[in-house]
Amino acid sequence: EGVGPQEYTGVKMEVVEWSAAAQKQLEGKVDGRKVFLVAATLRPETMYGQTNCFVGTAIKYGVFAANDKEAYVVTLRSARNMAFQGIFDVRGQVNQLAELDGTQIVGAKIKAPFSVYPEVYVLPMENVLPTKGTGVVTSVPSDSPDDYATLMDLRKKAEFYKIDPKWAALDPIPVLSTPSYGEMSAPVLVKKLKINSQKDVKQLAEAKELAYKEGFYNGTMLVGEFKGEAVQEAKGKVRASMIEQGIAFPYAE
Ligand code: A2H
Repeated sequence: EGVGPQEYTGVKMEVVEWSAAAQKQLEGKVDGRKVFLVAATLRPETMYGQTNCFVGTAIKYGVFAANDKEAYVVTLRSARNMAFQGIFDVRGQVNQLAELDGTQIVGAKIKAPFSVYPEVYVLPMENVLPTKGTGVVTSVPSDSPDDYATLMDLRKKAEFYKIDPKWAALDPIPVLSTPSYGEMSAPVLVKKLKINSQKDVKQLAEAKELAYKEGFYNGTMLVGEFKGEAVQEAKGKVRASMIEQGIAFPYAE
């Protein structure tokens, strides 16, 4: 990581259906607000390829009022940052409506803005850090080796991870093309570096670095409004478009 602040894009994923446990926990607490999981990403140009979303099962999340109409599911740490960045209606003030365990969020059905798949499910990921971003990671298995390895783990061991196999059923789809790794860099690199699971963190770090550099410097968009453009050009444009449409906001830390 660099020395400057990390400029994330906070992607608003509206909850369409909660698990029974979360539903019960939230009863009477959100006061008619629309509730969104907010995922922090550094790759907004890949949002066309979201197939699911990840949370950590050992992480506590809050449901925070952003204003009278919306509430965001993120970690308390990130809600505090948001408050000081003017993302909530009262600057500096955090209004927590409810608390949820990561396990209660798993299985929720949410909207995935810009994705080829309009609705996706929330799944568990072991390596979600409570100290980074919002604690919510949207999953693009075509271009993120971590996301791909985790999705494959979940498919292989659905029972162990306590998920319904249908939640992990959406397949990766091509979003951008690169000279070195073709139309899906993550599966190619996972195979090339002999990565077996999300537990192979060392090789995953290397794969992530390779995918990121090749995608950014040599990638071309295959889908969306900026199809045919270089990733370097499209990245900021996709971000601006999402922000303009109210489905994302800038988030830094
Ligand atoms: B990225 P950096 Cl396609 N714990 O978004 C673990 N990982 C987290 C996280 C957390 N709390 N919060 C965000 N992230 C992920 C897309 C993507 C990402 C692609 C390819 C690479 C990639 C879809 N997942 O990240 O440590 C998020 O996943 C590799 C750089 O702040 C976020 O961007 O550099 C990225 O890690 C932020 O990681």
